[in-house]
Amino acid sequence: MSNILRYNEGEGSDNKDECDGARKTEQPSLKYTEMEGANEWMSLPANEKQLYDLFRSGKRHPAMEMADAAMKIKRSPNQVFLLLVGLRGSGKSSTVNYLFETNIARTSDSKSETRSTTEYMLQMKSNEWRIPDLTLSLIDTPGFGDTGGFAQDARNIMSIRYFLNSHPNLIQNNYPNLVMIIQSINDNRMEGESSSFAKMLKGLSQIDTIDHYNPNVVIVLTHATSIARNPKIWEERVKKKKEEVRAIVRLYLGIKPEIVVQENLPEENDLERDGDWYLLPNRDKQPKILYQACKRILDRAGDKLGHEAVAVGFIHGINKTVLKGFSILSSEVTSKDADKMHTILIQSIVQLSSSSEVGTMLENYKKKKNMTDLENDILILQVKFRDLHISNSSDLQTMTMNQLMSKFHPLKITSQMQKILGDVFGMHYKQ
Ligand SMILES: Nc1nc2c(ncn2[C@@H]2O[C@H](COP(=O)(O)OP(=O)(O)O)[C@@H](O)[C@H]2O)c(=O)[nH]1
Ligand SMILES: [Mg+2]
Repeated sequence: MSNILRYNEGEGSDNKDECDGARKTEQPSLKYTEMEGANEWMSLPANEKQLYDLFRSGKRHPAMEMADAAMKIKRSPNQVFLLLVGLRGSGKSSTVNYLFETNIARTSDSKSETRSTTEYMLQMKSNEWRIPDLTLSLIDTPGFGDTGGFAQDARNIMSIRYFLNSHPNLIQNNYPNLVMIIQSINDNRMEGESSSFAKMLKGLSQIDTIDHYNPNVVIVLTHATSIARNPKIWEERVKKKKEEVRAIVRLYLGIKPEIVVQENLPEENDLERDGDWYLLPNRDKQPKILYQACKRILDRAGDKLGHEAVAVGFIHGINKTVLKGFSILSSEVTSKDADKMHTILIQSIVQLSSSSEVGTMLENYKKKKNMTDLENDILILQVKFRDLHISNSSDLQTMTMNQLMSKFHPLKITSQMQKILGDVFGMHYKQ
């Protein structure tokens, strides 16, 4: 049997959910093969006009339906984009190579290497939907935390914006179907709001890659076995890391991401096998859990095309041609654009001022309450107040919660944050 889905045949796959690794079980609508004129193959239309012309000529095909759905949520109609970002050496290449069984260049960007935002295209076809040329583009980006410092980081980040602006199959304001943020779970560059991780998110938030209406972000915490092996301790540490990451992502990107842990070197780290899967210390199966996280994001967004490309890309052993595609060199970024981003990155490293009155009040509240689960919310408030230049409590006393909410947008003020704001500053909603 060729085309066996990667994981539904593995030994010990005793449960139906196993097939979830692929798309067979739940298709969005009527199977194409059940429709009139089935078996005709059609390429995805590239824009509104092509789609319209096809409709007018009386054609009906799933390729049209998918392109239409994609454009409605500001995704490319004829190509699926997965943007990879992460700190230097975080495991970007390893992660996608492992997930899709491909081989996009695996290098740790050293000083001599050319920095660029480069597309690697997986050329596939969708048998299910009779689409001959399904393309999944993995966009590899220069690692953040460049040896060239913030000035280089700024250029690198801007090269992503240039890429998205000038790619031939991306229409103005299209979002990547998925933004995959790779971070080593034991990397202390993640801690605190002035960490490299936070700065990377800050940069990312400025280049319009994050879709707030249909969130497109998955965080992959790599080196999963490095924090512990004992299942109980491992789970506790993973839970804590996830909470930290969730808070910092909420702060800078204003969305709730999917978060998955992964060990990219499962053999070397003696992970137990279960059929085609490797078992993490809590017995979660990888990379199935990463695939499923991507699928949840795409399904929530109604991104059928993204779903199909990721599902086909995930199938074990099928032929996937990888071609190097479009590329933008960081050196192509103009000094003006690089400087603008540089300023943003520099500003985000200003420490939370302990001399700020509101900062101190929040700090005291945290100490008094002595509740660790307040920490992330207080941190978020401190950072937001700093960024909004709110330092005196009198600034807040003349403000309603509703006004503060609009200042915080797109970050939501959670009920716990409301409680804190009420307790510390006496802020309330006005109907
Ligand atoms: N132990 C372990 N090593 C990893 C993992 N992910 C990546 N690496 C190693 O970290 C180094 C950098 O990985 P790479 O994928 O090239 O990172 P990139 O620069 O972000 O693309 C390589 O030597 C990888 O083998 C992981 O999950 N666990
Ligand atoms: Mg790499």
